[in-house]
Amino acid sequence: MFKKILIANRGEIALRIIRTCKEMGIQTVAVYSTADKDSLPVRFADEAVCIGPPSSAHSYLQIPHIIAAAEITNADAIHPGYGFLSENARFSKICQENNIKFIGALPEQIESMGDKANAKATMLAAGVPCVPGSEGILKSLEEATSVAHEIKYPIMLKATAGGGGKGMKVAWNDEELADAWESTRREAAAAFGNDGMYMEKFIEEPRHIEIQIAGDQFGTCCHMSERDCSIQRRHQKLVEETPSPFMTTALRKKMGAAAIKAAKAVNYEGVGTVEFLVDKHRNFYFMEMNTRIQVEHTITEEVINFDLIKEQIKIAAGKKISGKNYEPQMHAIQCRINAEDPHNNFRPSPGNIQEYHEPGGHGIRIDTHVYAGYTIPPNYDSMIAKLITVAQTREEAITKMERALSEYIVEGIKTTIPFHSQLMKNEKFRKGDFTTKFLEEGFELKPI
Ligand code: MV4
Repeated sequence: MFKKILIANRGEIALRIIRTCKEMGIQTVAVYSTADKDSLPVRFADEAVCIGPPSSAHSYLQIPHIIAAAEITNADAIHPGYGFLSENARFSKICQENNIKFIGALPEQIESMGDKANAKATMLAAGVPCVPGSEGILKSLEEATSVAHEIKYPIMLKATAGGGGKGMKVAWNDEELADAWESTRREAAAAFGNDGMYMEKFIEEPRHIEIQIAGDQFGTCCHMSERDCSIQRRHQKLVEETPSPFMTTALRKKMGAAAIKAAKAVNYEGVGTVEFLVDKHRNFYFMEMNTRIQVEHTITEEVINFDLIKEQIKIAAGKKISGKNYEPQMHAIQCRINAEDPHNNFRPSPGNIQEYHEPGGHGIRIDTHVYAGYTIPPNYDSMIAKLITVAQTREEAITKMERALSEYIVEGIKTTIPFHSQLMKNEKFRKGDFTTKFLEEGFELKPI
């Protein structure tokens, strides 16, 4: 087992990783920017190293600073958390070259899953269902038009280097395709330095359902229930839950098997997520594979009663897994509490938390790094806490969430708490009747 892990991240996930390391008897090193010098990860880690000024580009994304911190403290592994360097192939490679175990995917795996057209070709070859579309990169508008006629409009053009909703456009006819061809290519070239485009049939009103998987260094894989992440706004997830209200036992079996095929196709080692689009007929299609621990891993932990960070560390250290799949035993929901004003277009609202009171009681979990008196710096992601409820049924988990939100006091800044309170009361949400379009088309936030 590792003796000392450096956590190349900040906020709640840094704290989450430190907690598991303590329970495993592993020493921890926090790295921090000057904006985070008073943070809880710095206080609770065994050692802490400053790696730069507030801006992420000069601190949490500075590979040489992080490697130097690991060398100075003699850390034998680095946990990257999510975001920042967690899916950076170069960082994974540099860790390898410096004999530091990167707790995440191998450089080749990150690279091959990062190129979407390539990822899709790999999955198709492995027998994972994919959306009908072009075979790889389109060479010209003529070829694009011909593929569109074959699969029939509406279609979606996607940048192979895209992700997170950037570099994609829907077209309903030849004329729109011609416009989209030029504009998305230009956008992709500017945003990613890669203008490779591929095409898919546009799936209308899909659900976003992802499967948690784990694979060990010996080729054994398992699936660990799904997460429904359809409640998103501008590609930012706001609420996640497991099981999905749209799931059936038969569909879980099929999607779980497809996710394992996906993992085996890339010899996946570690914990990961296979994202699918699911249409109204319960057809499902591979979308992306994430080679990191995700923000929403918490709800999976609650329904299978399992520490995913501990598993991630053990697999990285060479542990064998049994290969047995996990079924959800409970229902869990997570609301992301962001320092944003939901009544003002979710505008970021950093600043000082003057008063802070957390809800508590049975079936409630809060993953956060904030406390009364803490000042949220303006430099990073606006998520300040994850509020998770766990209960026997979906209805009880929602009721518990309403109760928990009503007790959650955060003064001095605006948060997404009022948004979640209203969503939990929404009839369609309560019925589980929602798709990725729900927040844009089916939900209106009432004024305060
Ligand atoms: C799609 C799609 C419809 N049809 N692909 C958005 C993020 C990127 N990873 C893929 N995305 C989509 N791909 C086809 N062929 C609709 C989306 C999409 C979406 C997917 C999941 C969650 C929210 C979404 C919001 C808008 C569009």
